Amino acid sequence: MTYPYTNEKLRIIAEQFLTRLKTCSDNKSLEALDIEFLGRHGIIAKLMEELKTLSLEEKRTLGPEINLLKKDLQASLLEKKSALTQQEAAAHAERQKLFDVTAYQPGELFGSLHPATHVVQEIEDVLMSMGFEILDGPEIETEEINFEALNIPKNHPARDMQDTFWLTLPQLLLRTHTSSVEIHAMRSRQPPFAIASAGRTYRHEATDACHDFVFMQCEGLLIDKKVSLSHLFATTKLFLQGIFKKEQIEIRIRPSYFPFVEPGIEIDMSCPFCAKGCSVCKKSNWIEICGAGMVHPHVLRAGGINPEEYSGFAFGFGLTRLIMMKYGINDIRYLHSNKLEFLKQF
Ligand code: FA5
Repeated sequence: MTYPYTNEKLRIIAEQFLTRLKTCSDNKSLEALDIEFLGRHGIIAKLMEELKTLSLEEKRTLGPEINLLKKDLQASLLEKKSALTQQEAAAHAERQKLFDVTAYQPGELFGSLHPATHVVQEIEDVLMSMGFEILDGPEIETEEINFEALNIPKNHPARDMQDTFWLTLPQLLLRTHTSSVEIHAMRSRQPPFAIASAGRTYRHEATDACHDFVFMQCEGLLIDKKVSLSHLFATTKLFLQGIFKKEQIEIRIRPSYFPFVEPGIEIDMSCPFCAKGCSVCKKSNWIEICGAGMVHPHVLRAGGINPEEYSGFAFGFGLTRLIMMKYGINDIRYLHSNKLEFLKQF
């Protein structure tokens, strides 16, 4: 700082500034001081304004001194700023020395697997232990594989059972069931074989407590010589016992129709959510969990397999419904809700 100023007023301003500067301990207080003294409406700016009203003689002596004062204040501010920055860096380095990495407790930040992932892993374990090969199938399918090869020709009324999301690209759709994987499997391997595939399926449907427009299915297909319905019953029973981890599973088997199997059946499980009927089971006490049957000869042929030599069974479990029943989730829509209160329970 250039001392002393010949002008008393400037000398006082300089002293006040220096006293205040000493008390500044961070950048925020420095900035405030900067604005007060050197800002557009600050003390120096006012001095300049006043200068305009003085005589030429006074202007000649005071003008350069005000400029000098301004430069001094700016230089002092800069000096203090760099001292503060150095101090902060030193304090930070000191804190770093004391940082204890072993004190970090990441446990509370862990997420957990989604119930769907849990069940898919369990299902795959159960099916692999029974000798099934696990396959993945595309979710975007051709009309030929999703419908025609499965004995559902164009204009067949069975297409209405699976209201379809069509893509704008010709003959492509979002698969309506995992049965499409059966065709991929048959066309790429020789019997005997057993495959299973779990994944998402899509239907243009209104949603309710047990229907979603995106839901998961788990397909199973076994092709060999002399396969019968009793093999299908035994396999699905073992499958359910493995998933629910208990011997006694209350199910009922009904005859049903799917164009790709003959005969066809459906399996229902007793509703775990009610005694007398609720919105999940539509007051029937039973929840439909699976469609299944003996693979239709037309489908075997479409897959390149001779139906005179081989037979097979197929099943398609409503995987999302199994998840609901396993964990007691009484509304299918929770599974896509992304609500943390819901997900934290698993
Ligand atoms: C089929 O999708 C057949 N592909 C199943 C099949 C496979 C039959 C192999 C024969 C041989 P279905 O449309 O019934 O069938 O669906 C199978 C299961 O998926 C149903 O039993 C049900 O548990 C579940 N499901 C069907 N629609 C929905 C939906 N909108 N939301 C949730 N789950 C559904």
